[in-house]
Amino acid sequence: MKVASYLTTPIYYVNDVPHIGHSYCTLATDTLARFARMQLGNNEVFFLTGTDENSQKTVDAAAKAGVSIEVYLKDMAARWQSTWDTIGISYNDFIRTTEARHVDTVHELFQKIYDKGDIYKGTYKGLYCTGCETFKKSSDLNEAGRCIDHPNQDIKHLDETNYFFRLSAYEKPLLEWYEKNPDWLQPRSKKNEIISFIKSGLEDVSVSRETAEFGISLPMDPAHKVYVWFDALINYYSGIRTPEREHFWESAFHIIGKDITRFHCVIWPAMLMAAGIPLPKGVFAHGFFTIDGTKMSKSLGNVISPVDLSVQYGNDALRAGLLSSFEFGSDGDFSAENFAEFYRTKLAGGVGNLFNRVTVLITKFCDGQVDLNNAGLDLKPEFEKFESLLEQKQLKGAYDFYFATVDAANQRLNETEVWKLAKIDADAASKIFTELFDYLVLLSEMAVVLLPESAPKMRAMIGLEGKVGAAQIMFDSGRTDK
Ligand code: ME8
Repeated sequence: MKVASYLTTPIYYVNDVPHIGHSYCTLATDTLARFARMQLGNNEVFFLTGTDENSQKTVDAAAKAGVSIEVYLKDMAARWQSTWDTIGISYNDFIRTTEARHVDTVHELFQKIYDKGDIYKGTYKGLYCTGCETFKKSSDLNEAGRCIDHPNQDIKHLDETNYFFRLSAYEKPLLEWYEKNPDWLQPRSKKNEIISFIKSGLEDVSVSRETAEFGISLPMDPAHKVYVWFDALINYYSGIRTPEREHFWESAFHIIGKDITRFHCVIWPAMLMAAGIPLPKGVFAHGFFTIDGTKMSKSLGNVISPVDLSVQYGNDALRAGLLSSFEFGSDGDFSAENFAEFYRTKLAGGVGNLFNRVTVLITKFCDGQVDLNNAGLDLKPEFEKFESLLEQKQLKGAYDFYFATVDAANQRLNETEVWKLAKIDADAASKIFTELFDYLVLLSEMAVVLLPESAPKMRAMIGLEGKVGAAQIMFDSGRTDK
């Protein structure tokens, strides 16, 4: 069997520009994709991201901007894609849900499920929040009768003919699936939540909108549009429908935020079961973070742009700072102050300083040549530890381990006072230099995944066959103490 890895991020709504919450999810997926490439090779990894465009939010935002929907979408999709390019995301493809390849796949799946009898026509009478693009029950609303997440938007009262997906029929198959595949949804706490939700009883869900102004028309009834979530989830399948990509499907793994777990872990697997398509290999739902203890929101003015952080500190700082702030899978907090401190101590003062000191000392005392005949350090177990942390998707753990390794190397340097030793015992110093060099090699290897823009600079400083190369500027861009 061919080994492969297909990783996806959610496709983001285009009515907003990317903020560091979206970047967190995309950077986490990027890290796992880079790790998969390290283990399986570039050709066996496929990383998909993109934009969710067939939404009422699009119509409203284009009207507000005073441009046509097409112009608005083109501009916004380009902004999302260029943000990912700017911050160094290694996606293999960027999918837009207005593309023909996606529309065709949605039509195909919708028709398949309809033909099977699991989509039927009915009437939907109830509430709808455009902010969430979700049908609501009155028990989902706050005391003022508004959506908890979008209290500034009016709840719509719908009374329209809709097509329904027979989700209720999948209660048992879903529970059996979770029983047989206990690790399919991680972390475990999220899985327990989903299982209780399924056990509380599943109702059929509306999967079309009669009054939607924009979206994908139903193949059997073009006056109706496919409900945006039913359409959006299918992107993961649309993205690999070419002969050279098809084999990736069985290794599909979705990284999502916890806010969209029910869509991905109840509706999506049921849709796939109904369409007769094998389920993806798994889903990981990460937590949400606040900014200085407060929810990130435009009205509070605390939204942070990933591009601003990247311009000030560099891309590696952005990814390391975000991914090491709190456990992947838990909620957390991010503060600009802690980030600046992290940059100063762990990156500039830790990694950058270690590479500089060690290579400068080797240049000064050994004419730049490390003696590779010395025994050195066996750091293979350290590398295995790093691999095992990433296999378990412990992203913060992997960064913590990286910085602990930097500390261990710095400690070896300081304890041995090799710059003094070199003047009195060249042989003893030579052995220490080899050990320190081994640490740099290990750090540069782990950096391919964790600090990918610095990794080539580290390799350039390490040089070839023990002959160290020229100094490189690392973690110097955002320093306030320059
Ligand atoms: O939900 N902390 O798109 P979206 C961590 N289009 N992650 C955050 C975050 C925060 N404060 N804020 C946002 C949609 N996110 C749908 C998805 S997929 C078929 C369709 C991240 O633009 C988190 O990963 O609202 C969340 O799931 C995603 O942004 C939602 O992005």
